[in-house]
Amino acid sequence: MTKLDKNFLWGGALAANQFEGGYDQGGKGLSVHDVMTAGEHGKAREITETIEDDKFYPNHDGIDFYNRYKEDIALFGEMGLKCLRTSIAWTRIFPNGDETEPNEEGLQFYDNIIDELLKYNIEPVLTLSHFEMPLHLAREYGGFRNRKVVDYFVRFAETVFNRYKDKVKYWMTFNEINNQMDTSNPIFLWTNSGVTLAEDEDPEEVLYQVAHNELIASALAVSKGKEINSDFIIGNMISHVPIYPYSCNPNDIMEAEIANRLRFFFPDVQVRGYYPGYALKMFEKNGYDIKWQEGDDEILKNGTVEYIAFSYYMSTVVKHDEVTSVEDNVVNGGLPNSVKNPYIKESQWGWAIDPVGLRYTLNVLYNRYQLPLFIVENGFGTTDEFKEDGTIDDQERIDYLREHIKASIQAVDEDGVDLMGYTPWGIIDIVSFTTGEMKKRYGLIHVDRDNEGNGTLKRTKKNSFYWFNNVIKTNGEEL
Ligand code: BGP
Repeated sequence: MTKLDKNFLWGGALAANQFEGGYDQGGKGLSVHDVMTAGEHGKAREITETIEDDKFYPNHDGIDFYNRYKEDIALFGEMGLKCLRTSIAWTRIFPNGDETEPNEEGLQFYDNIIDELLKYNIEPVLTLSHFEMPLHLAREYGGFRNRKVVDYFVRFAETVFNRYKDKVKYWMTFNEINNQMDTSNPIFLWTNSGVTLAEDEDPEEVLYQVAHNELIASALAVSKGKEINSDFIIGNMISHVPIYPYSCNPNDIMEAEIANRLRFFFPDVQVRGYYPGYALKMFEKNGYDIKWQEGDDEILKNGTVEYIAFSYYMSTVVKHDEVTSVEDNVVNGGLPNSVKNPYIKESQWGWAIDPVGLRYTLNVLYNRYQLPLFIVENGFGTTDEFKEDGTIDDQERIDYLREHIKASIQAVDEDGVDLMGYTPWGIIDIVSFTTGEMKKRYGLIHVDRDNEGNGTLKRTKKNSFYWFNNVIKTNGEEL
């Protein structure tokens, strides 16, 4: 008997800035991503002031989807995808962000993409903002520090909602809106919000002001979207890295409970429509003056989300009396007291491989919010080698995906979780977000491009391509 609904959304996930390329084509403006260089293996990328000739900006070309979308979407169709989660580059629609009229060429580009997807019966699932905003809004306005940027975001959202209202049903507002609270890696705050921190300022107060503005932007987008088409299904999107207590020592348990608030703060507001008590208490105790405008309570209340989309790659552990190094923090989401989990193996990039953690996450999120869930990112970043016969045997990736899909089916079948779909991250090889590398590959389709930007860009199906095709065909019965 099939355990998953027949309309289960099997798909793939991508983000405009990591794969489209064409960074200056079709009237596109510069985005915050366009000034980010490649990092070294596992290290953060540099944010430059302007584009410098002697530096490499991997996402400028991405995998050149901008010019090859027909070929790529045909491959997605062949793989059997039922949906594709991708994002709209804000700078294709409003190149500087503060124009009053949109760029028709940019709107037309996404019309072409959506039409091509629909041709193969692939449902588009669109993220309004996946780690990007117009560079002009970041430099001139200070990004989401500035309330005016909320208005510009809402204008962008309304424009695309209106344009694609008859073709697109599933939307989400901000990608991994909670990741920016991790100050161990400045690229999260920069790409999520267009914000950089000055050395002499208290980061936390700024972070919560930026968060408030973005929560308002997200809620306004939800309300506008529902006005434009009441059939839209609009969700939020969070990164969920569950934080386990190191032991049954009550201090470890409490440490994990408090640390997890960083994970839940955004969805608590986006689902319930008001701030949780722990956040308000913290503002009060720290004397934070978070600026609210009249009507903000109503905006939050009226703009709650209808489903929760989330990424899941790994879990982490905290120990109450531990202080860890900055390097460990980058992998563990900036937690100052995170430790390695002795029961779990890690990927080459130090990401803990924990499929049970996905079942646990599905339960935790469902029990807390009682809303449909959508796994919109999960995957295994690794290097791939061609065999002599020209094929790529990516068994490790298949194993990773299989175990995580199994855990998801258990959550549905045994725990009663309402799960809408599963879209593996980077369904085709793309630029890694944290490192800018090409060799950290997630794809089920290989792209011939290396870390320096060399290669023919030729696409090759990996073994996982055929495996996933069968998973979709059998609706998860054959793994
Ligand atoms: C998430 C992002 C993606 C992404 C993925 C994998 O945080 O939403 O954009 O790329 O992680 O991360 P990376 O590419 O750094 O391995």
